[in-house]
Amino acid sequence: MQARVTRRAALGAGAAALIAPALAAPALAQGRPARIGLILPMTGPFASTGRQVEAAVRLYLRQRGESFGGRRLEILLRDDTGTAPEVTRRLAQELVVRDKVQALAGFGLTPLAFAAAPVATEAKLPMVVMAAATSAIVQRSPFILRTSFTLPQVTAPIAEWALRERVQTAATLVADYAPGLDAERVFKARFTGGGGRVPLELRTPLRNPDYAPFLQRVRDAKPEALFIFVPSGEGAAVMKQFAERGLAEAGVRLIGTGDVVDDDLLNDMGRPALGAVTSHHYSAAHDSPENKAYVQGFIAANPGMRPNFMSVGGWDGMQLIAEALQATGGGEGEALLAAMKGRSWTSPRGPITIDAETRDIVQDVYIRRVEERDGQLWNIEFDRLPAMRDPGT
Ligand code: VNL
Repeated sequence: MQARVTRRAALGAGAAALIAPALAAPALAQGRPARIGLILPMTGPFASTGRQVEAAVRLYLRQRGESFGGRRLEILLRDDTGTAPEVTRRLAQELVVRDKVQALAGFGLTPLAFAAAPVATEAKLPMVVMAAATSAIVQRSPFILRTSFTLPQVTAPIAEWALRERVQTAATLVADYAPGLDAERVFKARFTGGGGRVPLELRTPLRNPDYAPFLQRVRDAKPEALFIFVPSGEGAAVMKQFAERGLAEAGVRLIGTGDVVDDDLLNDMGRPALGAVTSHHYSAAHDSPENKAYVQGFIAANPGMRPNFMSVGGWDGMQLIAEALQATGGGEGEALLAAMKGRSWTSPRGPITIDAETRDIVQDVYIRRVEERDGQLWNIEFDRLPAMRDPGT
């Protein structure tokens, strides 16, 4: 051991880095940076998700410091363009094999999280899903933990709310891929289970959707409400057609998960968004000291941007990694994973826990209404379902 250390010192930093893997005994992990492979859609149709998560990750490191458990956190950001699972998988493999990361993180959309899951399993590295939200994701690898949300978790409460409001008929409109199918299934089960009727179920393409013909069909069917799930970034386009087809005038109430009234776009949606009622785990208007500090810090660091629910997934993902590094004194692999399970803290969104068994997030879900305050649009929370788990259906 003594000889090795001496040899390493004599070789100088560059050569030492080359032979570092051979010396990677756990005791030596301490001094080395902990590398996080952050895979996000930084370009393409879902670039806003990448931008939001990255902004929160950088804000976390700036505000909380860069070293945890004796190791400096190093972020290796990779753009997977958001639409090509094979690209996400290749990037994950490169980050593991070539860059020797200690954890994978990010994952803007479900198909991309699915694609990377086997890489985490094989490498035995924690994979922190910060954005994607299909229920089944955590089952794809025992190394996956989630700091975002699940579609069933935020869909069930709005179905129950509609029933309490005595809404009797609701059409559904969802993006035609895994999280949309989760939302459609759970909304229908809850709403019809409570005596409601779903006369029309529409699925819109994930790529280049034209919402006009779909919303025209809703207008013709005239349900009392329209339940919507579209991924973050799509809300403004849906809202525009909701207004242009005259659905509000026809008496159709807009309800949904919070994805459609995403804080990233909400202010630009204007009047048509007013009054939309959604359930979600985060609103930039959430009234807590933690959130006030978060929103203020985020806007100061990113002028012109308002943090949305994707950003808090990134913020809390960093908190999870930082706390686990701290708790293990810079641990790696399965030790790091074990330290991530069962953690609780107060997020800008409210109290959260990463369940030790399911590795999924347990969090408060809020019912909110779009209202104007001081000339801006906000999702104002008016009801809360504490400590919700993923309900499955
Ligand atoms: C997903 C779910 C993506 C909810 C989203 O926005 C979203 C997903 C990009 O799991 O693919 O708002």
